[in-house]
Amino acid sequence: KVLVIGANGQLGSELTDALREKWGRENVLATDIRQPRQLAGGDRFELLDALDKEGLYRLIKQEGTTQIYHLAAVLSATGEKNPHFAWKLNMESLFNVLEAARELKVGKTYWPSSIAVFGPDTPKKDVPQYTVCNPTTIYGISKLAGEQWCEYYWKKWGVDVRSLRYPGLIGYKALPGGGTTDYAVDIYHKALEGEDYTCFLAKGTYLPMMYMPDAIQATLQLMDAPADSLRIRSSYNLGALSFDPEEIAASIRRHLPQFQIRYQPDFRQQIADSWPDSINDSYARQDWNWQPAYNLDRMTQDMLENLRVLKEEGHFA
Ligand code: VAH
Repeated sequence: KVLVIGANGQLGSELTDALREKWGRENVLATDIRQPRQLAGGDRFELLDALDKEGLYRLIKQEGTTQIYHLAAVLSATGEKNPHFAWKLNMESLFNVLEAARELKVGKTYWPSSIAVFGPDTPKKDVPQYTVCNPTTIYGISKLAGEQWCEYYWKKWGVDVRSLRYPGLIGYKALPGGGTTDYAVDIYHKALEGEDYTCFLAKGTYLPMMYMPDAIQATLQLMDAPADSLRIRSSYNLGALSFDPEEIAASIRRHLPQFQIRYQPDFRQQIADSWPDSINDSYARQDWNWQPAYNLDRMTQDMLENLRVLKEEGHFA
């Protein structure tokens, strides 16, 4: 029995579908703070505020939950506009989940971290699993603190909580919500509308990125791995792609030759500049056979194909 918290988000909307596929619709309970726009027949959903500890315990007891995926968070850019709330939501919801896993003996727990745990003095290229982490966003600070709490619950109480430091995730099922890397999602929507794209990051801003199908695959592989095969209980580095706005624009132009990009960096440039360009994920490759499947051009082809269909169906209207 799987419980997903934050199931309507950019990651949640895709991971929940994959979990229904893997475990059966009837065994996955999706929750979020508001009703989803669409719910396919047989999909189960309940309202749950990630800060509502009593509600969480009630659902776990009534469901007999054996796995929790806690995906609710305030991301980097939004977090900088409201840092105290971002800390409260990101940390208190994690404490609720870790305590529930400990007290109600939930088998496995998943909680995403991010390359946002790295800071300006982290090496920029091929960032190792163990390195300097001085994040400059509240989002990054909360993810770094959360990683340490996950490791603590594992070491002190044997709570089997697992985590991945996702790069910027790019997917087509949900509109992005307040991330610094989300220019790489917006750009595809604008290109398909035949519009030029005004990018809020400057040319030459390289960031670690990953296509959503790769992120989903990595998550399922990590959660299926034997507990004693995992050397990392804070959060695994995870890498796939690294590109700047100019390179993704060129990749799009191979399909839509008229597409143009212009640059108008805003406050998110400072956040992006504090993050590295590329990640070393050798621990993930060795411990649970991680291997990304998408390069930039394959991602662009797949994104444009799927977005075209969804737009025709009025998915984002
Ligand atoms: C953000 N998409 O931009 C998220 C992610 C690596 C970045 O954590 O905040």
